[in-house]
Amino acid sequence: MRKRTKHSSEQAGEPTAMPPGVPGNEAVPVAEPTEPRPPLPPKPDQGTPAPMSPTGQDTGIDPALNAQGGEYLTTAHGARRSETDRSLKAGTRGPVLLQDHHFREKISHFDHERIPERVVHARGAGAHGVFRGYGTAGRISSAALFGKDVETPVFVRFSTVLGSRGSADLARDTRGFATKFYTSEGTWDLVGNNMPVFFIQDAIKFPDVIHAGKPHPDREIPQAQSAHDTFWDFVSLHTEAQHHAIWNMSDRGIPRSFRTMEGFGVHTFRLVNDEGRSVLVKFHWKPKLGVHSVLWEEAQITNGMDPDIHRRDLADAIEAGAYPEWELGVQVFEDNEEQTFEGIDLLDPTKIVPEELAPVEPVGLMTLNRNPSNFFAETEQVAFNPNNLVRGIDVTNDPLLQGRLFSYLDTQLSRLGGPNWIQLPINRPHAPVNDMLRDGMHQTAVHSGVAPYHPNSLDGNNPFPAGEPARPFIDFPAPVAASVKERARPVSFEDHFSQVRMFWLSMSDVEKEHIAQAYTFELGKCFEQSIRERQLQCLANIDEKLCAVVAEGLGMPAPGPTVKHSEVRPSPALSQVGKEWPTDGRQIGIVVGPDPDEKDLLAVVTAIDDAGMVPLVVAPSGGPVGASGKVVAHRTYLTARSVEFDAVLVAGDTPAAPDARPGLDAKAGAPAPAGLDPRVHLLLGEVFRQAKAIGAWGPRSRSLSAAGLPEDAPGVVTGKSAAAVVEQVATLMKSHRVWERFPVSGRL
Ligand code: HDD
Repeated sequence: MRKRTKHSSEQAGEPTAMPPGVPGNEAVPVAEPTEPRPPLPPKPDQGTPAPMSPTGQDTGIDPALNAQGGEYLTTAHGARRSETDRSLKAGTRGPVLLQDHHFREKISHFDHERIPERVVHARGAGAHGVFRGYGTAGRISSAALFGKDVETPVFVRFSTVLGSRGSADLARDTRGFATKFYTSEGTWDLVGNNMPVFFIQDAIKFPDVIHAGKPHPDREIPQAQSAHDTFWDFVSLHTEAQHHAIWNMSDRGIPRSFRTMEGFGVHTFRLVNDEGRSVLVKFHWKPKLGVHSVLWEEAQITNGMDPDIHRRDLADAIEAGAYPEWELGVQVFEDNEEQTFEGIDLLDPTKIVPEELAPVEPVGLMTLNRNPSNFFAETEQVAFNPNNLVRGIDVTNDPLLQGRLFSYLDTQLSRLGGPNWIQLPINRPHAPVNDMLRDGMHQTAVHSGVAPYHPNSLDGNNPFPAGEPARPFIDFPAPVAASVKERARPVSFEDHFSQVRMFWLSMSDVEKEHIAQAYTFELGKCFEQSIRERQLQCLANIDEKLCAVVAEGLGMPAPGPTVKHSEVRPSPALSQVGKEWPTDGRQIGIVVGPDPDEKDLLAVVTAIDDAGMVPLVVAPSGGPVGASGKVVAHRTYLTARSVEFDAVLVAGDTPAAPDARPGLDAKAGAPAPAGLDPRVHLLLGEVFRQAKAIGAWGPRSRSLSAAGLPEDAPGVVTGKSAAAVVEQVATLMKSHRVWERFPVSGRL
């Protein structure tokens, strides 16, 4: 990340401090401009040519810009107003008059500014970008967007599932990963998650699982959490939910950033090529930055000190030009009668196909390169729908997917207030639209013609059904087995434990510890003993050692398994540990004392910047650091916290600053040693515990030993030369954490 973002130092509630005396930076009172100025320029997604008005007059104003045309303040119907700060009264001290239309319009519109939040996935963040096809999918799909170097604009919305719109980003939860491809052949929505399996197998159960996960209906708590009775009541009663639940309890439930999440289409889809031949596929998004998560301690601290972390991180990275990228890939399977692969039912959304059995074949690259200009108009009003398919991509009979094909169209009617939400700028297809849908609430199109029906003779039979040369969407003629009508599920959907055990056995020791801790925490928050007992039984059916460790944490007896463990082979691809990734955009805190060596500091800041990472200088107080003022503090001892750094460097001594108070370090459990600022003590203790790389240089750096950090511990780098220390720390960061530093009990 080369450029510091304009918002990056607001994170800890701190304005970017510029040195005093910089021309143009003097504090002058902000005066209200007195002359009108030209209208705001069109925003990128509003820049369509000015159309004629329905009356035939060329107003020169784009209706999309209608709210921001001309230089003067107007009412919603365009009458200029000279005053908007005082309501119309009968005398200076008299009552406000009902005839004050401007007042009533302004207040009434404000009263209706909010729309219902999404019933699930209410909290989210979005970004624009582009998808470039590699041309590798041509043999299996006729979709134009997969063509070599074909560029398709996209809009992506990431989200948590359970929390409300204002909830914290680092809830332990599944993340939504929904992508709208504005292809030349119509819009394709791939509405996926960051986990490849789902809680339920049949869409009719969706309201049940969501009612169980959302806050309790009596007190409406807890917000954005799964650590409560109703969630675990559901999960323990529905053993099909155990696979998704273990993903949530793993580090995948608390991602470091949207940029370090994988994405999955979850269901098996069908691709169809130009010869009409079909294959079954599972979609995967692979982040270029690798898969990376935070620790539960970090998540809890972050939800207090920076609840918008994921939203901010995505916007900052794009603003700084560090565009996040994901490769789209497919696992390809034969479209045979059984629709199974190596015994795995491809229609069961609680199952994965290990990548070792069916490798993910890359078909294109997505780059997110533009932040929305208006959150409400774009991120809030975007409406995804798994029905939005294009030629060459079709659905299967997965009963969860089939139900979704109803739900998404339906939900927008109440969320976006009628059937014309597709006309909102963010939802408009980029392909020409010529439908015969008419009228309805909030109709913005002015249709012409008299015959919106087919066939017709009055409008020349327009619009024409597309023949094969015009490449229409084809409903794949999938065979339908002769059967009976019944409310039943296939026998193959009944194995609820073997893949959960496979996931468990695929984890490294550290990841297993985290999972056991997560179950212990969540069940420890449940009040009903019977719910804990039932979930412990499920854990025993996954793995007896896991069950024993969680049971001990809860102070309960561990039951034995009631199912016979099937032989499963671990899938190393499921683990996040043991790989190396690019460090672009990672944040390094540089803790300095009141009098740092400026030359060294400047060189370190530049080296980190040049490596595409973000240096954040943490000083005793805000403003310029050192006499020359070339480096400015991004954080102070008061505003910095361990969770925002991927590694920390200590440049010299860090004695207690004048505003340090005893007690600030209470969380670290011990008073700070003399000569060390208690907040730096706390910071270093947390960073060490969180297994992040730590570096210090120079003969004067006594801070590490004062903080009680063993200099020979893994991932603690000291040395004479700052440059060498920075280089070693950067190398360590490729593995995301110093995994060896985590204590491992050896019991799992
Ligand atoms: Fe869903 C939103 C993903 C099952 C019903 N879902 C929604 C979003 C994502 C997913 C990412 C947010 C889209 C956005 O950002 O606007 N949902 C999934 C995945 C599922 C899944 C990966 C299973 C594999 N969903 C699912 C079922 C149903 C729904 C079975 C109903 C039968 N989902 C909805 C919804 C939402 C939604 C109520 C709320 C807001 C919206 O659709 O537009 O219709």
